[in-house]
Amino acid sequence: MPGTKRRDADFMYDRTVETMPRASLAELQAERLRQSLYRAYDNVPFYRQAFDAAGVAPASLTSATDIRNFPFTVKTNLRDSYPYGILAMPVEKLARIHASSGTTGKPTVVGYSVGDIDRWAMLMARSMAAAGLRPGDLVHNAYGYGLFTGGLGAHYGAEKLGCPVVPVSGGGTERQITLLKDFRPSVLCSTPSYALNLAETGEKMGVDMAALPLRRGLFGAEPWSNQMRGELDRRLGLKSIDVYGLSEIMGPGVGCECDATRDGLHGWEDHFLFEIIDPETLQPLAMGETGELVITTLTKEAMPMIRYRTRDITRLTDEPCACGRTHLRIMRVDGRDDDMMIIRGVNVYPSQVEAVLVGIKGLSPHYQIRLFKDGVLDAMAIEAEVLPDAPQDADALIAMAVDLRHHIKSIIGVTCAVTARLPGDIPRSQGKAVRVLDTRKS
Ligand code: DLL
Repeated sequence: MPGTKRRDADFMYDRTVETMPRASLAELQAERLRQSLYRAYDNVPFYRQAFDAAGVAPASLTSATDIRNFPFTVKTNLRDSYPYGILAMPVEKLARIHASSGTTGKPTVVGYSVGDIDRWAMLMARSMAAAGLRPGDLVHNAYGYGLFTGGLGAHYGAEKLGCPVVPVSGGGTERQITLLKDFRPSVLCSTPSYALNLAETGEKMGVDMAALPLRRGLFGAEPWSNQMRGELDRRLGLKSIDVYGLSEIMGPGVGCECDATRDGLHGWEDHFLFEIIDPETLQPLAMGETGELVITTLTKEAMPMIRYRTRDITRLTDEPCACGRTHLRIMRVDGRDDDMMIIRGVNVYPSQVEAVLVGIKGLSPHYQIRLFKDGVLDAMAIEAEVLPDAPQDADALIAMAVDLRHHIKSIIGVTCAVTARLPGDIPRSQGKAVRVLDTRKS
């Protein structure tokens, strides 16, 4: 009965699996991993060659940790085999194709079997239930529909959980506000930067956004800071939950925070094997150490991924979680190693800048970072918008810029140029926000 589940704070989509003892999970992983390796080796020439070259075979695997002997897969391997070279089944047998746009070169193409789509919907439903959604919640889905996995991933997951969906997709922001007001959904799915755009647009239209019945926001697809979370919780009157995923592995729902702690994203270990490696030496790191997240799929049929290097920098924890789920947690992804800026020897992610900026008096959370060359060194300039009701004369703008510059220096440790811009000057996000403009090569 949906009504009963709605009241049950401990509701889990699949309690048996989600609370499975870790030793049993490890056994299940080893068994599924072996099958996944066979599937890759037997059906994908790329993997056969890579395994042969590394002198490893699926039969040599005795436990899940033996995965360390297998070679990595990287994004260029997918691009080099564009469009279908890494699929483990013929195109005519697929149920669906998605692709990630990629800023350079060809898109990365990913394929799904009927079973893959079903498992994805189930894992997304599991994630949504962990986020506090219950059957019957009306979901306003503002993730983009199309080749991007966000829209359809959230859509199928919500339906699987028993939640009706408003498939709005991205864009048409003012119309979305009208729909939020009229349809009265309890859940918003979007990127955090688009959620901020919605909050701002609604406020401009005179709508009391925090008074709408929205109670959960399922936000992901880009890094966002805890400070931004506070901002979204307050302005939209909901509880923001972080959801993680990537097209190469499945799409959204590889991991999700739980409503109980919002402290790390439970990575669904019955379907994925998670490792952290040192991105320089490529050596495995221990639980709790920070490095690059590497994921192996355990149940993907159409496109098994073996040791996929995500470029996402994070750490894992298997400490027990208050919600009772036993699956490890992927701690908040602050950024990708290719987004990392090195400013006079200090490593900086855009989300760290965001964390400092949100909360500075008079400044809004709309910002952009420009990277440029200062002689031979990389330098960073930040443009941040002032709030509509803050003073906007030249002296006030300079004072706010100085204040932010000072906080960036004292908290992150880098010196940078800061300009305070007038409201509306920074482009608003329609999906994944473009935070960094790299002008170093132009
Ligand atoms: O962004 C899938 C997705 C859709 C996830 C909707 C969550 C919600 P891609 O377009 O392939 O897939 O981009 C994947 O986005 O490697 C991370 O760098 C980043 N990313 C995704 N979720 C998060 C998150 C989708 N919660 C890439 N926090 C990943 C930080 C995230 N970064």
